[in-house]
Amino acid sequence: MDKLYKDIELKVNNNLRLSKEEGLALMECQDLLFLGKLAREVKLRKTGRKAFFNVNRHINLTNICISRCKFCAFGVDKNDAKAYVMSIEEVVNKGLEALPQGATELHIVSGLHPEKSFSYYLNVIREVRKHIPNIHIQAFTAVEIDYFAQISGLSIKEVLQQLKEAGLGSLPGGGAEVFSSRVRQELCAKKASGERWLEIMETAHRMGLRTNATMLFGHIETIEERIDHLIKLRELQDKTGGFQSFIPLPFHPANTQLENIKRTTAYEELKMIAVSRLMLDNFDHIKAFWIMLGIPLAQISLEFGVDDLDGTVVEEKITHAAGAQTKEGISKEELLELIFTAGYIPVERDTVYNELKIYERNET
Ligand code: V47
Repeated sequence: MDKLYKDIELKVNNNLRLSKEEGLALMECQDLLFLGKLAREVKLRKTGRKAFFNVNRHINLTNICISRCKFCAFGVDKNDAKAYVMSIEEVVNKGLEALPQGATELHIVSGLHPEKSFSYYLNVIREVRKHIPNIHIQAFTAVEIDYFAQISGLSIKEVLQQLKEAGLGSLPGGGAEVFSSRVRQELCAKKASGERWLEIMETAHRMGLRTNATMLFGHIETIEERIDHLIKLRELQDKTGGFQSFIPLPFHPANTQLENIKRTTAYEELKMIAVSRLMLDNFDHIKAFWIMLGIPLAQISLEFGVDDLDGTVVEEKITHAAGAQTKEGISKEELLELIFTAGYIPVERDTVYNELKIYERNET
């Protein structure tokens, strides 16, 4: 093995931070099992044989969106035949439907609607909180928070404060895409910049709101732009410690304006997952969003640094609009089976990683 990779292995074994150059070298490494082994060692050091999941439900309030990012097949114009906006009552009903399954979290994100005012979003949170007092509401990406500030004339802090008072528990990690301004200019020029996304997350963290982080990879970005993205997240995490998990999202091209781009291979996806685990030394959790990875690869990703398989989801529109072949939801029993079969211990968590139940085989 090259001396470079031996040195990286030594650094990882000694808990030392990897540089940008080392990150780039890892992305060039063709020995996937070497990357997996290193990443798994880090995972084992952080969370042992535990593999986390939660029981949740995704709700997308509207698909009408003024941003119309080139990588997105979900957003439509308001006159489109597929356009929809949910009433607050519908949102509450969807939330209530999730309770018999034992849901502990609602994950609410949406398009940037041209006409809805900030009070609609605030009322969604208020009413969900009123009717389902014990559920954790993880809602609105930093891009949506930026948009709410624009349409309301409030500052980011004021928007977050009002949402928090209404019952918001944490922010999901979407909208990060790749922070590179070159990429954003080309794919999503109308929405919050990478710097703005990071600034909003920093504000949220300082207000005591935990958040996740994502990276959408496998479109027009370079390998260097991916590593720069990870390093920016790592730097903010050094400052605030407010990120809980990182979720690498492989781009699904179908029905998007980038349909000519080939879908990433399983090899590339596992490599990105392992390198994320190795570069993000200050993140506790790397999450595999099984909806995007597919269930078989999500299970195997547990050997490549992942310690969280996300949730039961129930209904998923964003990736399915872009051709995802996975089903929209998965049962808790299926998640348990995937984790047990891979030799890990399933731990049902709440949104902020309190352990709710540690499972043993033959017990649900
Ligand atoms: O922000 C959009 C991405 C994200 C496509 O925080 C696409 O726990 C692939 O962020 N192909 C939304 N991806 C999903 C998301 C998420 C999912 C699960 C858990 C969490 C969490 C966050 O999906 C968007 C965008 O980056 N996306 N279009 C596409 N065609």
